Amino acid sequence: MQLMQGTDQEIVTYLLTAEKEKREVEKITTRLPDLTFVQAYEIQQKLIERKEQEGLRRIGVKLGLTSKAKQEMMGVHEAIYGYLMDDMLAPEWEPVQHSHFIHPKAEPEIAFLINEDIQGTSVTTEDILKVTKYIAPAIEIIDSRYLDFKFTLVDVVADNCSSSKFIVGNKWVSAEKINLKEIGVYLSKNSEVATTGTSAAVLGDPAAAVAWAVNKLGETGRGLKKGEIILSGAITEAISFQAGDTISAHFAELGSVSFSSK
Ligand code: 0L1
Ligand code: MG
Repeated sequence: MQLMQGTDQEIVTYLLTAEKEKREVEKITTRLPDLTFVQAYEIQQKLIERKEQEGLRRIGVKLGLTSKAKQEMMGVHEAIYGYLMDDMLAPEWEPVQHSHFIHPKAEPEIAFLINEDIQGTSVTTEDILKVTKYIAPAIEIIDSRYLDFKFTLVDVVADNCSSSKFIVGNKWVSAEKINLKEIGVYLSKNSEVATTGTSAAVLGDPAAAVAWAVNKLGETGRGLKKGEIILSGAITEAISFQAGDTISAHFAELGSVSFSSK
């Protein structure tokens, strides 16, 4: 499939078809090099609206590029956000089908369960902690629709920040009981440690990252809703996996979460 007109709706169809057919496609900026960051978020919004028209429901928000290392790699100074839909939540006890993906990678994140609507442009970390019912260990499976997982910032925002699936562990903990800035994490593949990190990698504090997202959403009159899940950003690099692999993320104080792929 090729992009011909470059209209927002054509780009949405291009990206959703790649996702449905599990086929990687050329990044959109190859054909449309002048697309802006603002336009990319408009395309993302239309992509989410298309998913809603197809019967899916928004259940949360995710952050990307929250680590300084990843921002430097992409030559940017800001994180990005996308949306979580109900078909992305995978239960921990059921293997994920590898054929569902194009070239998936897993990364450990802290999930926030939001207990009150929150919207604004000067929301603080403390405000986020007040509306957070629980936090939990999570794994996000990202699966860029672009060839070889290569893209510019504009491409990845339009592609809903590579969102695909996520798994949340069953131990939900009150955020007040934990020092959110100092949670040590390791990700293992088939019981071997693959990578390690600490939660400070997420903009210094995952709750600050969630506040950033709320303020960003607030700029366009949007916010978070009671009951939504927020994935606050990757604590380590993302790790590729194949059918037959088991990936586990182990969080100090929060416990673990894992999935197997078949
Ligand atoms: O969740 C993420 O951190 C993904 C953000 C987009 C960048 C990527 O796909 O690596
Ligand atoms: Mg992520």
